[in-house]
Amino acid sequence: MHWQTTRFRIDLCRPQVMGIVNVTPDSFADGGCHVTTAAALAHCERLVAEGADILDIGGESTRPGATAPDTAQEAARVLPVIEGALRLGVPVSVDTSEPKVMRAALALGVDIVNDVRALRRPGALACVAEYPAAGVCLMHMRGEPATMSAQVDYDDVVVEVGDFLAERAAQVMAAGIVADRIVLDPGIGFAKRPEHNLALLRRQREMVARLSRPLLVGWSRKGTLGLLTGRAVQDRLAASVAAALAAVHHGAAVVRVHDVAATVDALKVWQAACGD
Ligand code: HH2
Repeated sequence: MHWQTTRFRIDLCRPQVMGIVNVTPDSFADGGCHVTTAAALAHCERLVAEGADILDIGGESTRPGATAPDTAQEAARVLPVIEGALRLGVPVSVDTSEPKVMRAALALGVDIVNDVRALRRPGALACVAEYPAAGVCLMHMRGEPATMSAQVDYDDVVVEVGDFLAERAAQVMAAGIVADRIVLDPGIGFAKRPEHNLALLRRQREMVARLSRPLLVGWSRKGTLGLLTGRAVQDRLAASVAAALAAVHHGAAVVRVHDVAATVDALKVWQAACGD
């Protein structure tokens, strides 16, 4: 299995670590830590030195209740960082739902578009389809971050999220995006209660078996881990590493994390103990 992206054909035989770079004042875990271009680029360099396989650069906080920045503001946050990150020798992903930001990032040569709205904003799908090599991550969410906490009724969350991802992948492929460019994500914490997030982890194998594309999963520092451990967001390192390992153990191909060094070490041990 591999993931085709603009400059890199990512081999998914080994679990991949996607390092999070939030160029935002308000992200739930690291808002304000790297808001300037220089600080964000220094963070990119640090994550690469720590062993990140992919950098994911975002300018919009999608935490529950967040309101989206305007497009010009989002573009101004991420584009200079992407430009610099493209020189660091690893695949660079832009975490955005906004077609204008996607287009500008793709024009710079970004490798992956990671969209928590699964390319459902008008113009987003067409924009990615214009770049025949770029990778894409399609995530499950209901509604918008501002409203999603009220849209959490599921009969069977694993089946329903799987249905959504299968359908969305089919729609995206019908628009001309070939399968090996696509990775799917159940959207931990997006329009889900803690029990839904845990069902998606415990029964993740069902989803992996059902979907024909690899899974990317983001548990890092999220609320369900706070609930399980009683820890504040800045104290969820051990919980996040445990969740990343569990996700990989249940078949995830890529884990999206804030704490790259610890996750990379843990995965090395997991690989030696449990990997192929
Ligand atoms: N989670 C967040 C943002 N983007 N993308 C994917 N594919 N999967 C995720 O689980 C995911 C995501 C939220 O985390 P973070 O970026 O740390 O926070 P914020 O949205 O507040 O910036």
